[in-house]
Amino acid sequence: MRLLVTGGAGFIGANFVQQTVLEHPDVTVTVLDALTYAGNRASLDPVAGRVNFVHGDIADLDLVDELVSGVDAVVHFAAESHNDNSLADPWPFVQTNIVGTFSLLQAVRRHEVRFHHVSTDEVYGDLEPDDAAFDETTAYNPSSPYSATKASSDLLVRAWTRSFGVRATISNCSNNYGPYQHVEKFIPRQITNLIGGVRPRLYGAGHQVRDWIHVDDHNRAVWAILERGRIGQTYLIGADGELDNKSVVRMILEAFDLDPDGFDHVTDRAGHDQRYAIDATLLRTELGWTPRYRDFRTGLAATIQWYRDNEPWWRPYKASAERAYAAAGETEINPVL
Ligand code: NAD
Ligand code: TDX
Repeated sequence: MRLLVTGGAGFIGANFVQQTVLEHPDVTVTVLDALTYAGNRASLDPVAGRVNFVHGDIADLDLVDELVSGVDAVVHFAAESHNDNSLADPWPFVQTNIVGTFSLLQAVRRHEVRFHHVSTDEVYGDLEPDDAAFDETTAYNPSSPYSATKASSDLLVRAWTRSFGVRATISNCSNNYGPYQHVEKFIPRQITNLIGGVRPRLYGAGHQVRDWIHVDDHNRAVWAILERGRIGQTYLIGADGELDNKSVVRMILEAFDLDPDGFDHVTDRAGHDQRYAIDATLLRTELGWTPRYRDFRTGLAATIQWYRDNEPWWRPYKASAERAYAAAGETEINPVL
């Protein structure tokens, strides 16, 4: 199989490419990535010489058409992915997540190429503490510019499937953790703060809940859907990993042998989604997928070790990520607990 992977120099895409080279050696991989602030060529160093890398934009219709004409399937990870950035400047989210997905859909339609669209549980909005988890029938209700543009891209995929017969599947996954995640994101930000002797930063009171899944489990689910998923079907991906943010920060501090209360509360995110939770019954029963990482503390410890061992990978990005938070007005607060 010849596979085009968009966003393959980003967090989940790079882990996907590494997993594919290891576990599917018969697959020829081409990566298309614009190397935005979130892309890092070094994330593909372990597979150097075993994948083709094209530096380009998914919204470039001619380039995308040419690349898609030479493959059997596309796995589409490329996106602007950070909620906080979408609040500061939504435009790149509209351009890449909506226009970029449109460009890919036009090419897979023209060349009749199989398409898998990687999306997020955030398209469903958020849940109250006692609500049932999201499933494939949950209505779309996005909250942030990021999640609204991802929801828009999902709807484009559904329309191209129904109207033009594009052979597409969609997956909506919960929060990923693992190696190669940008230091702007919650878990790597706190780990790299602590490596530098800086206290973790918890938004508001830290009661928001996220449903954590290891990136390798997400990517094995993507492979299961690519190989055995039903065309036109949406699959939710999650590993029953619900935790509130405060508990995660305390676990990270404990893993560093530090006082679990040694963090600061900072300005809360505008419109902050309260809770995400995934019901992955369809993926488990229909495709036989199960997560390999069942213990969050173990996966977290391995992730912390990875950031300790790979400081040259993340260090160049740390100061600019922290500058962006400062520029957005992040300050220490006393939340109502
Ligand atoms: P990321 O921000 O780490 O990586 C995104 C990659 O896309 C980068 O390499 C970037 O250079 C590239 N890119 C951005 N704009 C581009 C463009 N116009 N053309 C080509 N390449 C471009 O993101 P991630 O966390 O790896 O997320 C990957 C996908 O998974 C996204 O679609 C995201 O919505 C989805 N997702 C992420 C999570 C999560 O927890 N991180 C959870 C569910 C779904
Ligand atoms: O410093 C922080 N302190 C903090 O308390 C940061 C950066 C975040 N947070 C909170 C906000 C969220 O409740 O932690 C939680 C996780 O934050 P992010 O890592 O920014 O992730 P989230 O907004 O939940 O979105 C992630 O999961 C779904 C990905 O970034 C998205 O791409 C994906 O779609």
